[in-house]
Amino acid sequence: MGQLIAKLMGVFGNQEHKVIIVGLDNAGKTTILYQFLMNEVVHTSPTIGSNVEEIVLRKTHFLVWDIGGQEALRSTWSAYYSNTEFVILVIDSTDRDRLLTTREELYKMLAHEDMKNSMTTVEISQFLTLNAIKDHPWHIQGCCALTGEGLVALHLDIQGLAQSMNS
Ligand SMILES: Nc1nc2c(ncn2[C@@H]2O[C@H](COP(=O)(O)OP(=O)(O)O)[C@@H](O)[C@H]2O)c(=O)[nH]1
Ligand SMILES: [Mg+2]
Repeated sequence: MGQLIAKLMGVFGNQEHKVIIVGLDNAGKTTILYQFLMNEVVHTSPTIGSNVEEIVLRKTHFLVWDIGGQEALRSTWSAYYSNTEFVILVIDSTDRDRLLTTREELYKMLAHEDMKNSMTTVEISQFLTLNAIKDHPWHIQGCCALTGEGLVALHLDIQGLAQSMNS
């Protein structure tokens, strides 16, 4: 999995990239997240909501969301799709009985509007030719008002811009 991330990183340069880890409950999602982060096995309990960690590999920043996989939580996965660049679908290879459920969840996810249509901040800034704006400070930040992700970074961006205007 580390090699996979390293390959993706080679393609996508050094901005922050959003990754979501999905899969049925008990598949091993949280264990994988903390293996990435700390190279060790942590004790887990069923994830209610999500865990998020920033993982930096060779100067590339990945914001990795591990989302609860219990049946009642699967309808919340879509709140995390906006601006997602990579999806890691975790499957327990001993869980034959629920492979069909995993397949259904995979195709439901791929059919979701946010998966089909969302643009990256790079695409949006290129389309808006933000780089051409020289007479105003600007910054583009992806965020999701439903989960709050990106909003702390947005707050920091505004503070940074305010400071640069005052100095
Ligand atoms: N045998 C085995 N057990 C695993 C593996 N990954 C996770 N587990 C165990 O499976 C259980 C559920 O893992 P967890 O990461 O909480 O699953 P999640 O619900 O998908 O987040 C825990 O007891 C883990 O220790 C694996 O690759 N092999
Ligand atoms: Mg979990």
